[in-house]
Amino acid sequence: MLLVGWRWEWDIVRSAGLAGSISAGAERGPAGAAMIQDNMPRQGPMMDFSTILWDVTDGVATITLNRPERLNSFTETMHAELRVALDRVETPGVARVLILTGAGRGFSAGQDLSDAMDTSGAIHFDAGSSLEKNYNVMLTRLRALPMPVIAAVNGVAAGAAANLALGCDLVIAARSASFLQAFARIGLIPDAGGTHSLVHRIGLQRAMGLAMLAEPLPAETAAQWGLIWKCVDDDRLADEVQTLARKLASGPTHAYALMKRAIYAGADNNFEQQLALEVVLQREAGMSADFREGVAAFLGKRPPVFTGK
Ligand code: LHQ
Repeated sequence: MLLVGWRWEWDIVRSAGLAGSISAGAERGPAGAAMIQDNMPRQGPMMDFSTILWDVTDGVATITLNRPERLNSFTETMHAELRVALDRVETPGVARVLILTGAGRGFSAGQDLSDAMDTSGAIHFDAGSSLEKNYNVMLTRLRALPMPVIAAVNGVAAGAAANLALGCDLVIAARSASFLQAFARIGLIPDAGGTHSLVHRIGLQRAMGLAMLAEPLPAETAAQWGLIWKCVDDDRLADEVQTLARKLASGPTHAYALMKRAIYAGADNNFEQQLALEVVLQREAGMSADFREGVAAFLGKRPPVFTGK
C-alpha cells in the first residue's frame, strides 16, 4: 500500500471503528473533560505511512496496524513506521493517551513469517536480533511512555502481537478476539515479554499451558483470568475504547506516568523496595499542578480540570 491521503486513512480507521470522531471537539471545563493544550493537534492523520495508520484527535493518539490482508503481521517496514509513530507520540504536547489497534478482522498475527524465508525458499531468520531491534525496543518504549497506552484488541492477537498487546497498560478486547501463544506451532518460545506478563498475571500453570499447547485463549477467559482489563461485545469495542481514552486524556497524565513506574516495578520488587519507591514517586506527584488542582477541586466541591502537568 502506497502513500495515501489522510482522508482515505481516516475512512479505514473509521471502518475499523476505533478512532474518535474527526469532528468531535473535546469537552472542556469543569465537567472533568479533556484539557487540550493549544499546541496539541485536534486531528492529525499523517500521510507517510504504508503499514500503519496514525491519528491524533483531542489528545488521543491512535496507531492502527494496517496490513489486514496479512492479518496485520509485522514486517521491517511496519517496525520502522512504528518507531516514527512512537517518536510522534513521545513529542511533548502531542498526546495524553495512546491506543494501539488493528485494521480489519484481526489485531495482528505477530511476525510476518514470510520474512523468514529467502528467495530460494530457505529459512534464515535471526529471531533474537529481530526481538532486540524491534519488539523489545517497542515494548520498552510503550512501558516508559508517560501516558496510558490502551491495546484495543479487535480480533485475533497471535505470537509476538499477543504479547505486545499484553505489554500495553490496559488491554480491552472484543468478545470474538483471542490471544494465541502461537509459538510452539512453529518451534519457537513465547517472546515479546510474554514469559514475564503471562507468569505474573495468570500464574505458572496457565502460562505453561498456553505456551505449550498454543491454543487460542478467548477474550472472555482472558478477562476472567485477569490477563486483560476487559472483554466487551464486538459492537461495543469502539465506543468503550473511545470513552476510556477520553477519560484518561482528561486525567492526571503525570500521575499516570508515575503510576506506571510504580506498578510495573511492583511486579518484581519486594515490599520494602516498593514502599521506598512510593515515597519517591508520591513526592513527585505531590508537587504536580494536577495534585494542587485535585485538592482545590475537592475542597471547592467541583470536578477537577487536570492539565496533565
Ligand atoms: C500471515 C501470518 C503471519 C505471514 C497470517 N505471517 N502471513 C518471531 C520471529 C522474530 C521475532 C519476533 O517474534 C517472533 C514471534 C512471532 O510472532 S512468530 C509468528 C507467530 N504467529 C503465528 O505463528 C501466527 C500465524 N498465523 C496463524 O496461525 C493464523 O493466521 C491465525 C490463527 C492467527 C488466524 O487464522 P485465520 O483467521 O484462519 O487467518 P489466516 O491464517 O487465513 O490468515 C489470513 C492471511 O494472513 C493468510 O494469507 P492468505 O494469502 O492465505 O489469505 C495468512 O497466510 C496470512 N498470515 N498470519 N504471521
